[in-house]
Amino acid sequence: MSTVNVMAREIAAKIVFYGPGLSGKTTTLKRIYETVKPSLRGELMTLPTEADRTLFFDFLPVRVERVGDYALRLALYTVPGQVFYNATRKLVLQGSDGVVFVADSNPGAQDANRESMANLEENLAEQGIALDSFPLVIQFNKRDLGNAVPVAQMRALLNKRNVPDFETIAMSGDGVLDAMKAMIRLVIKDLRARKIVPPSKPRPSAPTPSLSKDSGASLESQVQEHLVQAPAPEPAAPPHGKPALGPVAALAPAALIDPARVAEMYFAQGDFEGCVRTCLETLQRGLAFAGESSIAHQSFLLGLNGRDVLDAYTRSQRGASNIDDASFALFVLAQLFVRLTQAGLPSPEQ
Ligand SMILES: Nc1nc2c(ncn2[C@@H]2O[C@H](COP(=O)(O)OP(=O)(O)OP(=O)(O)O)[C@@H](O)[C@H]2O)c(=O)[nH]1
Ligand SMILES: [Mg+2]
Repeated sequence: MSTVNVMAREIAAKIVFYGPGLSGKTTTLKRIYETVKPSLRGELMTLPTEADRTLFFDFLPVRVERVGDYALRLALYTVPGQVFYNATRKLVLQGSDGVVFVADSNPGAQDANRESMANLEENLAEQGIALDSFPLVIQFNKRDLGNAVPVAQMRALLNKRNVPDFETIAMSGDGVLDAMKAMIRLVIKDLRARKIVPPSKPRPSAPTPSLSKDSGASLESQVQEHLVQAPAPEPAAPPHGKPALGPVAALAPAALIDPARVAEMYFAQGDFEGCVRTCLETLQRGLAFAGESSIAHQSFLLGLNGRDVLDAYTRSQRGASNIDDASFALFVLAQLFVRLTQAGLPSPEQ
């Protein structure tokens, strides 16, 4: 769910890479990570099993500078494609602003593609969202395969809505940024339609740092162009009168939504120390739902990655937290929220 921080003049949007197992979602995110200038990205966090399959999700924060007079922050997530991880997919999907569907061009993967698209539609519908009116782009991935299914055939199977689609090779990065740019344009259009994006004033003299390798058509200059050309929107108003949740707060159990929101607010304001401090306090409160014992034991009981929890603490103790530390602390907090939900904690009486 997008958040707008008027004080910090920032918009944050959540984009999810969806699709069947092994279609190339994590690979796509890695290519985006490599393409974005280091100063504009956070740490790429992946959480694979030993076989490199995504267990919870991968996460990459990216900053697109200068969208009108606002900064755009993107939180990019991948879901685990394997069929039995649907509970995690639903959680990751919560509060998303757009989906990039990564389809596999392998002939043997067409049933899985179709089922995954149906699964996306179903999971969004459960959240009261119709896929027909939701920002969606499709990557037909693995186009390098000698026996890749013809695009027309994949389009007939997966793109009845006629959304923007792209032939991609995530392995080499071909087409990946084009799909991403289309996604960002759709998300911004949608935020404008929902009157979430506040008015923007073009600043002709503002620098336009490059996100993509081809400096002529950088990601943010295209985004900026889109914003400048669009009609001036109404003043910002949260959708449906409710304050918007960020990507981590959207995963939080009710009791921890507020502190998670505060942590995200600190992050958006660039107060990374405040963000890390709040994340660790929230982590401690969340771990306590597993019963009174050591942090290590609580983490073990919840099935949390102990090394990540330890890293979050070690990083906070080093002091002078930076954007990577803050992103990591938010990531660990998101892991905790997913685990708490899976464990059914806190129970209603807590
Ligand atoms: N030939 C080819 N292989 C690819 C391409 N993209 C990804 N792969 C390979 O496909 C396999 C799965 O890629 P991942 O990115 O891990 O797939 P995923 O969609 O994240 O899979 P899950 O996390 O299990 O849902 C890996 O061996 C990749 O190297 C591509 O464009 N072409
Ligand atoms: Mg993956």
